Amino acid sequence: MIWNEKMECMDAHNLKNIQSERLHDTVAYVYKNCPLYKSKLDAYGITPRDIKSIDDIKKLPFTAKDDMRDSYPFGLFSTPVHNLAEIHVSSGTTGNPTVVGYTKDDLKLWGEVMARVLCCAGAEPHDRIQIAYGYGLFTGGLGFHYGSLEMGLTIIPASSGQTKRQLKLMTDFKPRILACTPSYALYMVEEARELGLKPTESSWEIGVFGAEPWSESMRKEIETQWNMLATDVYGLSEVIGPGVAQECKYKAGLHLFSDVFYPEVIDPKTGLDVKDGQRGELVITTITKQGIPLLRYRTRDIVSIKYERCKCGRTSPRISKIMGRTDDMIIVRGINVFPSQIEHVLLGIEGTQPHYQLIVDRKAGELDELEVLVEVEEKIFSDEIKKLRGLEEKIKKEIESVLGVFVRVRLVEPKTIERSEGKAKRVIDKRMV
Ligand code: DLL
Repeated sequence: MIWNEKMECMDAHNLKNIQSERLHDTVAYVYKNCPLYKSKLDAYGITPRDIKSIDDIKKLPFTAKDDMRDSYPFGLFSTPVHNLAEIHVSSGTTGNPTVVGYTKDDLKLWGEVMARVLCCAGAEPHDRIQIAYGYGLFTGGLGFHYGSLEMGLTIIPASSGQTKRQLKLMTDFKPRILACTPSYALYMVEEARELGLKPTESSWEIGVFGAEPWSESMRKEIETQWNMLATDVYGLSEVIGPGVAQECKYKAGLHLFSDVFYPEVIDPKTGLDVKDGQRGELVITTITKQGIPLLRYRTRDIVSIKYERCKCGRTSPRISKIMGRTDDMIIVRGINVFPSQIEHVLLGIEGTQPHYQLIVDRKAGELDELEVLVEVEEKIFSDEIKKLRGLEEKIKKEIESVLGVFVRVRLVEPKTIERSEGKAKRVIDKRMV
């Protein structure tokens, strides 16, 4: 089922017309209503009349996270605060919080794109959904809530945490859909086992997982452990929250709803487009929002994009899974390292658990040290030292051959690494403290 077939399957020509009209209207709207955008556009010598087609987007300045922080709390809003129906705050992955707000129409839009997400994942009206993303200032819980209401699902608004209760809700109410972070989905496997439940027999058939990077290997792990289809959902508070892009059952990229969020993929250094299919930074312009529309917002998320029609019938452009962030990437001895690369290696090695942490440190006058903490299964940990060393050596070699950087590997007992009910903390960079 496709929630909004007209928009999601539109041919390129008509889509371009709609995007062009909407971009023009958005630029005119922020020019009139947001003094900060007006001065930014004036500085570029641009007026709304210069925006005749979506291709004119290249004339517009970028918006960065710092623009939001510098104008904290409401400087980038195009609506007086009394017109907002809801305000959310994102702690972000680095730095100060960012504030976003929704008018009533924005909330309707959020419900619409989230209904598209849920349908795209395979939900059907009247399905039961367990929403185990945090409710509150984080956009995960309420975003899923509005989409589920719009689609006519039966909602179990569990919010995150209280894992035993989550599992009881699942056992007793038998929801078909689970929405939470992928790391929480894996964490729940352990708890389920301890409670004597068989994860493969759970009622969850479809998972809608996102809010943090996760690898293909982690997907496989979740799918096998829970015996469910694990789909990827992408979004960010600044743009709307969850609801920007979602995988269909073919898992061949995330469908990005480009009639409302216009995507570009650029080289983060030059700001110029990369070729289709090549990786770069995702930039999004919201072309139908009212509260805080953003022009060419630099997400810092690294993706590639393709434009062919999908087997599911949708024509929307598809982005790859998020390959990392330009700012979460750690640079160790000059080499770019994404936690997801290490996760991929670990999940391919027998006996390791998908729980890991990277610790980067630099002692005075010395080179960066990257230490990888990896949990191993109980039975391996009680094996003789020689075997443990062998496993350590194997992990070390594989990581070094993928990253091309020296690492130290430390195997730790099950449950040593802190678990997360929301976004997992994978990197501790002691060089910054
Ligand atoms: O995480 C919105 C969300 C909630 C998305 C629930 C999906 C599900 P923020 O807290 O503002 O919003 O964080 C946004 O999280 O820029 C990405 O770096 C990261 N992120 C979000 N979804 C994914 C994903 C929500 N599927 C930031 N894969 C984004 C990888 C993701 N990273």
